[in-house]
Amino acid sequence: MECNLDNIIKSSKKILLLSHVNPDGDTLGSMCALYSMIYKRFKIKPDMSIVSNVPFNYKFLPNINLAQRYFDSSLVYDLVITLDVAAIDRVRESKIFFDKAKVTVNFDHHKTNPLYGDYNIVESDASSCGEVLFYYFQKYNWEITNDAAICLYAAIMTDTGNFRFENTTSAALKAASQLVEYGAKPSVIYKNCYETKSKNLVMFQNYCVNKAEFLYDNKVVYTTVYKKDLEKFSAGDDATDGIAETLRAIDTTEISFVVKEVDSKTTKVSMRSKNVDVAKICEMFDGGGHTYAAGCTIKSSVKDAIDKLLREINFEYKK
Ligand SMILES: [Mn+2]
Repeated sequence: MECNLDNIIKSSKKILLLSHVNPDGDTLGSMCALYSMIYKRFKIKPDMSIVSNVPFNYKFLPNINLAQRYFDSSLVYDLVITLDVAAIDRVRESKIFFDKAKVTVNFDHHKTNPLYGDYNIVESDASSCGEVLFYYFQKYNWEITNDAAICLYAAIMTDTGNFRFENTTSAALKAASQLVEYGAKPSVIYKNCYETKSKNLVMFQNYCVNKAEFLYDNKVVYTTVYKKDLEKFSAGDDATDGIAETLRAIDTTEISFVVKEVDSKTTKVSMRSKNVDVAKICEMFDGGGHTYAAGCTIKSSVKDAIDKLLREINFEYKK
């Protein structure tokens, strides 16, 4: 169904933008970009919802300081828009606002997105939600603001691993190039996103890499992160971001993953690969994501979760 946000927004008074739990540059950049665009075009200030702390390196995003946690479940929005939210439970407690909204719009690029919105602008070929938004604005002739250019550039840059991953397409680079024309400064955004790691974070990540386990002639590599490790380094929930990529960068690696203890019965998994479809593996555990970058949450202890994952991965190497 064609989705013309112009008409939908004109008939909405209260608007809420939703980002996903453990936010990355794509969900936060897309949310702040849309905030800026809606404000410029309609003079409406949407609310912006976060359900986790904003990672230190994304605090530079224009307007991110306006994002907050909304606990008042009596609030009813005319319009709720999700950004980069692969499955609606990823907005956690804010789902109540989505459920009660008069109209919902789902902007995303995850191929496993089940199209849960009234309107779904989901482009699985796009590098990022930021890219989906950029081409959407172009299609409907929304003039890109300077703030939105910064946010969308940050979204595309971080989701493509600074324009290195498989999803770095011509369309992604074209969007980035045009965003620079609209005022995004690549070197400044790069420094904010990648060169603002604390000492604790670098030491923690090295510790995790150091204790990695290698299997199948180093084709499979994983590391286990316990709650006590996070506490020891006072590392935040997002401290494991990038570790799976570091392990994938080893020349022999085909599949890499990070197994993180949430509690004694819950384990979070983040999986990367060079060629194997890891979204398929994660879907076995009700997770999902992209072909070479996916994740899931397994309702078991860390040890059992590793056993279950290796059983699935085993299939790939028994052929
Ligand atoms: Mn994304």
